[in-house]
Amino acid sequence: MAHEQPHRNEASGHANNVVQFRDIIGDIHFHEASPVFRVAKSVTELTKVQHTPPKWRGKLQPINLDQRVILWGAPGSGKTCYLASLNAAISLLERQWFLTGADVESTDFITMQTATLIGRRTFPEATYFVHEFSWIMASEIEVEMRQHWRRASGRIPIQLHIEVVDPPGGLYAEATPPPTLGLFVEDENGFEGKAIEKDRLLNALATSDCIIYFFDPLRERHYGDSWEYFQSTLALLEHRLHQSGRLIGSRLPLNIAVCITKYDHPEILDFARKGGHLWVDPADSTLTPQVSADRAEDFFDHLCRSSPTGGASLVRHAIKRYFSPERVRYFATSSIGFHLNDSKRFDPADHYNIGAGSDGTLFLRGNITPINIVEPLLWLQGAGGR
Ligand SMILES: Nc1nc2c(ncn2[C@@H]2O[C@H](COP(=O)(O)OP(=O)(O)OP(=O)(O)O)[C@@H](O)[C@H]2O)c(=O)[nH]1
Ligand SMILES: [Mg+2]
Repeated sequence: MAHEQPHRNEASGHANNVVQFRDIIGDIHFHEASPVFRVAKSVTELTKVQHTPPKWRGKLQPINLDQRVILWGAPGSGKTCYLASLNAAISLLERQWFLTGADVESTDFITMQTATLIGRRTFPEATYFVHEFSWIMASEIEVEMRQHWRRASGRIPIQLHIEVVDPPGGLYAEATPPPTLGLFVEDENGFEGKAIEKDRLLNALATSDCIIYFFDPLRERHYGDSWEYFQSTLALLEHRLHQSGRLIGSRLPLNIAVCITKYDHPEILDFARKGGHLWVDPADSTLTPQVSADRAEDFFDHLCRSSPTGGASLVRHAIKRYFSPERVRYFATSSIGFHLNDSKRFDPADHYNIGAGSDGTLFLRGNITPINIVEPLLWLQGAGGR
């Protein structure tokens, strides 16, 4: 998996009292007197993290960070597949991270979904209720400390505690859902059940730090309805945050990772290729085409402009209107990656990783090679002004 080149943080100006952490999350520099870490790396970065700084004297303290993330996207946009591929994505990173559940349900989810996607090579079922998971991503980072003339290095544990909310995409569309749709409860309480879930969704949104927004370009090209699944909930969220006095000016106090999903699909890959959005990392032996971090926003804009209904352009404007620029980052993602040939290379003539059985059931042709799945989570950890 390719990563952008790290760039040095300007905080290195604090030459005398700087602690540096080197590793996959990049170089972290902070002034010992400051409670704020500054981490400088482009994609997989923590840019600003509240943390009690380790002391020079005595033992270095482990780093514990937490975040609450909500997944936002239309039905079938890839939210649950994203979570199902997280374990595999983490295992493909150069640096060793471990993913474990913080409770029984979350542990079961990882086990079951990994078995579904990798063992049985099938996809998760559609989501019918608001699900909440709690996971811990753990690793160690290399630390080098400098203070005046003294230097020392060592490894300290880092733990990211991630709470994730995965709702059914259908909930995002309706402000007051008509009872006839009965998406969640099939019996005579259908309407009530749906309203309860919608309320849970809004509560979850209002208590989250971060959003991962799933823009499904395939769905947009065929149905053109991304705006429908964005605007009404956005208006309700703005209203709630306004009432609780949490708006910052007219903007929402949340960080948002905009994920363009399913770019592995031939139709979307072709669009990306023709638009000049693709590149191949020469260090990647599989020669997999990717949309680099600095092209992802252009790719998103281009897809929005080509939306048949124009609705996606409204989504694009709303993101710019409701979120401060430093709180937004774009990623082209694929939970399943590409089918590789026998030489473990991308084959331009045969790369789609999904096949269909005689009854039309979709299945995965081979192992999954998730692309840009962990990166949004790591970026969100430190993005914007938390
Ligand atoms: N090509 C491709 N298809 C994907 C990818 N991720 C998901 N899909 C397809 O999209 C379907 C829906 O994915 P889900 O993750 O269940 O979608 P969801 O957003 O959770 O949908 P709801 O639970 O209904 O809100 C899957 O069954 C796959 O067929 C991907 O990375 N690439
Ligand atoms: Mg789902």
